[in-house]
Amino acid sequence: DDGGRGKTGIAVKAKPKTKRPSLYKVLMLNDDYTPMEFVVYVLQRFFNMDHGRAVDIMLTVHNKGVAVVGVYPFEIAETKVTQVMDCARSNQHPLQCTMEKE
Ligand code: NFA
Repeated sequence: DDGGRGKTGIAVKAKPKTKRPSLYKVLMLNDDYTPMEFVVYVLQRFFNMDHGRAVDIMLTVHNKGVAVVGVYPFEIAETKVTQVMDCARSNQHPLQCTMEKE
């Protein structure tokens, strides 16, 4: 062991390579049947948006077809998608939510 001096003989501090977790975008997709107020409710409940922001994002999905509703590490993004899909299914709405690597 060279004690962190390498081949130069100069002492250098070891720099632990920390990996930041990859982030995933959670996307919400438009459809013709899910009521606007249900989408607003979902955005407030699962994505911690206030009512004004939830209306704004809902209208973006409605007008553009899709919008990013949050960015999270994999496990959290996966949980959000499951929560939204379960809630939509329970209420018999076709609302779709997916995730993709940022
Ligand atoms: N397009 C739906 C409607 O007109 C509303 C909606 C918005 C659905 C965003 C899904 C996502 N009732």
